[in-house]
Amino acid sequence: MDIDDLASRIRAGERRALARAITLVESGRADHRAQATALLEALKGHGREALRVGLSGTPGVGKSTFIEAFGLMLTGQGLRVAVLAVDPSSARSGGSILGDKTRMERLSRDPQAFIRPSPSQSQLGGVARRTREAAELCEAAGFDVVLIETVGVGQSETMVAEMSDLFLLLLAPAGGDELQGVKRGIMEMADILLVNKADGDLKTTAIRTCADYAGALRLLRKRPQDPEGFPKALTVSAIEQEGLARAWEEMQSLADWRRAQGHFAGRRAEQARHWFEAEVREGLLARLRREPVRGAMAALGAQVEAGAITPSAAADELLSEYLQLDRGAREEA
Ligand SMILES: Nc1nc2c(ncn2[C@@H]2O[C@H](COP(=O)(O)OP(=O)(O)OP(=O)(O)O)[C@@H](O)[C@H]2O)c(=O)[nH]1
Ligand SMILES: [Mg+2]
Repeated sequence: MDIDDLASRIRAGERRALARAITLVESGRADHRAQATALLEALKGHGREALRVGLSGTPGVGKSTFIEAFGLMLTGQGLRVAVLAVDPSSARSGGSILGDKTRMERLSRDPQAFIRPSPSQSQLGGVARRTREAAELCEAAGFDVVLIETVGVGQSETMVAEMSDLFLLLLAPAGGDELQGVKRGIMEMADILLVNKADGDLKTTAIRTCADYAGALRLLRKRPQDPEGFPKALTVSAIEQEGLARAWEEMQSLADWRRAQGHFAGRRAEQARHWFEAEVREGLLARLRREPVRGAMAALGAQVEAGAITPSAAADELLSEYLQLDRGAREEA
C-alpha cells in the first residue's frame, strides 16, 4: 500500500480514501498497524481543525434522530460533518448501527456527510484507539465537525470525552428521581446537557427537567475551561428540529471562548499525552500476553505459589528479564 498516496488523497478529501484509511486503523493485523501508524505520521500537522463533539445518551434517548437532524442542519450551512460511533458492548455492535442506517438515512446520503459505524470490537482500548485515529483522519480530510456518538454504558463516555473538544449529554424528559440516576461523574464531564423530546405531550416535562438539570449543574464545582453560564442545559426536539440552531450557537460560542483562552489547544495537548500513556499501558499488557513473557509469567507464578520466591522479587525478575524495562540500568551496574 502506498501510504503517501493514501495520505494525499485523504488531504484532498476523498471519501473512499478516508474509508479505506479507517479500515486500516481498525485492523488488528500487525502489518496494518504499522501502516496505520505511518499514515497518521504522514498526515500529522495537516493544519486543519475540526470541532470534535462527543455525544452520549442512554439507549432510546434520541441520539440517532438528533445526529440526523443536527447533521443535516450543519451540512445545510455548508459544513462537512463526520459521524463516528462507539459501541463497546459487543452484544450491541452492529445492531445499533443497522438501526442507525435507517434513522440517519438522509444524512448518510448527504455528500457533505460521512458516517462510520462502530466495528465489532470487544476491548475498550481497541475501540478508543480506532475512534481517536478515525477522528484524526476525518480532521485531516477537512471535515468541519466530527461527531462521536456513544451509548451511555460504563467507561465509554469518559473515553469519548477524552477525545472531544466539546461533550454533549442527551437526556430524556423525566421525573426528579431519574435526574439522580445520571451519574455525577458524567454530569461533570458534560459541557452542554440537551433534554430531548421537548415536543407534544412531553414538552412541559422537558422544560421542567431542563430546569432541574440546570439547577444541578450550578451545584457542580466550577471548571477553569468554562466561561460564565457553562456548562448549561437546553431543551431540544430532534424530531421537530427545535432548539438545534440554539444548541449549535452555544457550542460555537463555548468553542470560540476556549480557543481564545488557550483551553482548546491545551486540552488537545493533554489528551495527546493521555493517549500516549494509555498506548504504553496497552502495549505492555499486550506483551504480557505474548510468549515468552506469558510462559515466564506462569512459571514465576508457580514459584511464587510454592513459596520459592517472593511476589516482589518474581515481579522484578519478570519485568527486567522479559520486558527488559531497565536493561540500561542493569548494564551500567
Ligand atoms: N417525541 C420525540 N421522540 C423522539 C425524539 N427524538 C427521538 N425520538 C424517538 O425516540 C426513539 C429513539 O430514538 P433514537 O434516535 O433511535 O435513539 P438512540 O438514542 O439513537 O437509541 P439507541 O441507538 O438505541 O441508543 C425513536 O422512536 C424516536 O422516534 C424527539 O425529539 N421527540
Ligand atoms: Mg441510535
